[in-house]
Amino acid sequence: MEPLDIRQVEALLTTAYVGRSLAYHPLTDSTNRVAKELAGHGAPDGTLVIADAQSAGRGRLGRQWLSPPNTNLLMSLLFYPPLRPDQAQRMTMVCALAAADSVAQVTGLAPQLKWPNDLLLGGIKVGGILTELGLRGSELAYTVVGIGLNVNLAREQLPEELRPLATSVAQELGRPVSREALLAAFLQGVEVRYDRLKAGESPMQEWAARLATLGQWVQVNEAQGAWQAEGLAESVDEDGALWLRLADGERRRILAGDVTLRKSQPNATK
Ligand code: BT5
Repeated sequence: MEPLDIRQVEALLTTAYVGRSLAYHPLTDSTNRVAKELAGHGAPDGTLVIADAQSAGRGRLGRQWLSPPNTNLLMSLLFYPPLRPDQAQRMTMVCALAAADSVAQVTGLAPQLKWPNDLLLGGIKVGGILTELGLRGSELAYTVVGIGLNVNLAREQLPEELRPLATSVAQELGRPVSREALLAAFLQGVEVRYDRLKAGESPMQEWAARLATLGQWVQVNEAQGAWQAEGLAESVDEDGALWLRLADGERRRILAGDVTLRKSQPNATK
């Protein structure tokens, strides 16, 4: 696999500012860490950090993100959105929608989203998002949205235990895909939605409509591992929280956690 062709990306790019400030690394520890460091140096809104390999790619809750070199998209976008900290998940929504659309646009495949931060193809994880916040006092100073998208990965390149849980765009399509074209389409989609957000529009309705999770009977493990339950994934709200209807009828709001779709849906939602 060839390294990312940054010149080609720049030639394809149609954005005004998203991705125009671009830091490419053949190898770094984590693009999210680099983007946070750049935030401290006043890097512009929409700065893109992109790597062909990461030595310490991060998932949520201390988990790892794995990717063979020169194969996938590993990137972080730095934003200074006009949002409160509790609204910062809207940037996750913006990027998740743009990522799903870029895959659809370039390949014709139809990715779905899974609460809170997964991209799925054929029901299997093809990408994940890790959003991190920087605070100034009680205000949101910046948001870093890290995206790992499996583009040309063959499942055999992952450790055995991950193979049943992961797929890639190429795997689903049956042929390799231009990472440069996907990236340019993604950045364009981000800019359109970020501009709308800055104009006061929330991406929540569009995000909710794309969530495979809603209307499903799911098992939820809350982020701190303190709570686990099954219920109907009823809705999401403007902050990206999931509202779960438990078997006894109680509603719970879950801000962060992991969701597993249950095959059987007990008839006990009322
Ligand atoms: C995520 O976490 O899905 C967020 C992943 C974000 C990665 C990007 S890469 C660029 C940027 N820089 C970073 O350092 N991170 C971001 P989570 O929901 O916690 O899922 C992590 C879990 O997904 C792992 O524990 C594995 O089970 C699984 N996993 C790891 N690598 C994978 C891959 N390539 N494809 C599918 N699943 C994977």
